[in-house]
Amino acid sequence: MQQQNDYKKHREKLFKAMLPNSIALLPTAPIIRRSADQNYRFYPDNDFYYFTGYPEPEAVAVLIKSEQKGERYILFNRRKDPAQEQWSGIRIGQEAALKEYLVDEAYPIDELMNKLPELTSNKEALYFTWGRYTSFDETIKNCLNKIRDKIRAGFKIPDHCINLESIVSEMRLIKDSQEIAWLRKAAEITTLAHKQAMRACYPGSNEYQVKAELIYGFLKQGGMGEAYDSIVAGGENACILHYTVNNQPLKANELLLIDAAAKYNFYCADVTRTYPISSKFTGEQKAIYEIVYEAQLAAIKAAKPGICWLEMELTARRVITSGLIELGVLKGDIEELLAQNAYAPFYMHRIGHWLGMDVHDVGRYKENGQWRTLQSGMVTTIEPGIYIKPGLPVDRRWWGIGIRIEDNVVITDSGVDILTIDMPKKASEIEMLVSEK
Ligand SMILES: [Mn+2]
Repeated sequence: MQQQNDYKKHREKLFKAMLPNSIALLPTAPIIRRSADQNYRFYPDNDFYYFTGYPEPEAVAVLIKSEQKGERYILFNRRKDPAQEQWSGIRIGQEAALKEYLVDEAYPIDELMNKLPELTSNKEALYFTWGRYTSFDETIKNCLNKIRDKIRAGFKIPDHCINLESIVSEMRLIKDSQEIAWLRKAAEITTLAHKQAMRACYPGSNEYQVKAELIYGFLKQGGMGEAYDSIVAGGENACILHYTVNNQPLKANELLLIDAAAKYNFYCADVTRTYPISSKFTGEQKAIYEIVYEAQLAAIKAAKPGICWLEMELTARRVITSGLIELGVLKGDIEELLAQNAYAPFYMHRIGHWLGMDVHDVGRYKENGQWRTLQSGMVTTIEPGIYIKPGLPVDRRWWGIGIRIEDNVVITDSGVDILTIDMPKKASEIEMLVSEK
């Protein structure tokens, strides 16, 4: 029940944001066919889950704010069905929804089209996220048309249709203490799994074996599995940013980039470390590693409330550019090179992204055309990298080195709280971890 109170708090926030005499509709995600008679594993819609904590498919949450009846949370969900439950597990049903999920009214999902027009009519505003699920767009259209049919009886459709997504995204962007606890747990599970996976890494083992250890670690500790497709990239595969084939042998003296993390109670970690497969960095690898390491520390140091998102980015670009000049990979004046984006062939992605229920979490990055400032309660990754693809016009000794270091941080009142603080990161700590077998 404790957990259900957390979702209730989210609903209260939404009620507060809603106009008087309005209705918000949140469907969960549809079940998607994979092939023949098999479906993809069901994941609830994250916006729906954020307000309900309700795990079953075929559900729609209706939030109504009215002057006469106050605030109501109505859930349409599956009926109990003993024959189906025999095959595919217990269904919550309406009675348990009322008791265990703090629902004010619960109705079977097959009654949605009977009840929805009445609930929606004569409201000032309808909140809904258009275009996410075609079938629910259709439901809304049918509902509005049913109300139009009764226009002569005094019913009317809402005057305002408001995009719910942008309101919910901004709410989800600022995490409360319970959400941060779940994110921390996801980070802790990830840390242990990375450490364990590196025990399975040696010259001659395969990327998929390391991936297997990661997934094992995520599940063994109570996580929901991978937060996203794991990237386990040996050698030059690390230069492909979203390399997920993960089927190549690991070679002595090459690097292994692992970008993999657990999901815990619907919250994601997102962590990258780069390890020397033979447990010692070569001179070239170490030189590049140190630049990425310094860039990452500098970006973390820059992160605090009130700074502009872009400041972390510019800080990292400067450290990377000056490091590459020192190694002779880039040649010229630092200010000119920065102005020309000379780092871009080596560092082509952004410094980070919001993190939460989605690994690339919701929430705007710019406001009124300007990069927004960081605020307490935001959670972001900080993940600079350097990737030197073979064939780039630099000394061949750098070819095939791909390094990224990624941590997860909560912006606090005074700076940051690093959720992945227990992940080894210094070159010497990384070498130590790989050598411990
Ligand atoms: Mn990331």
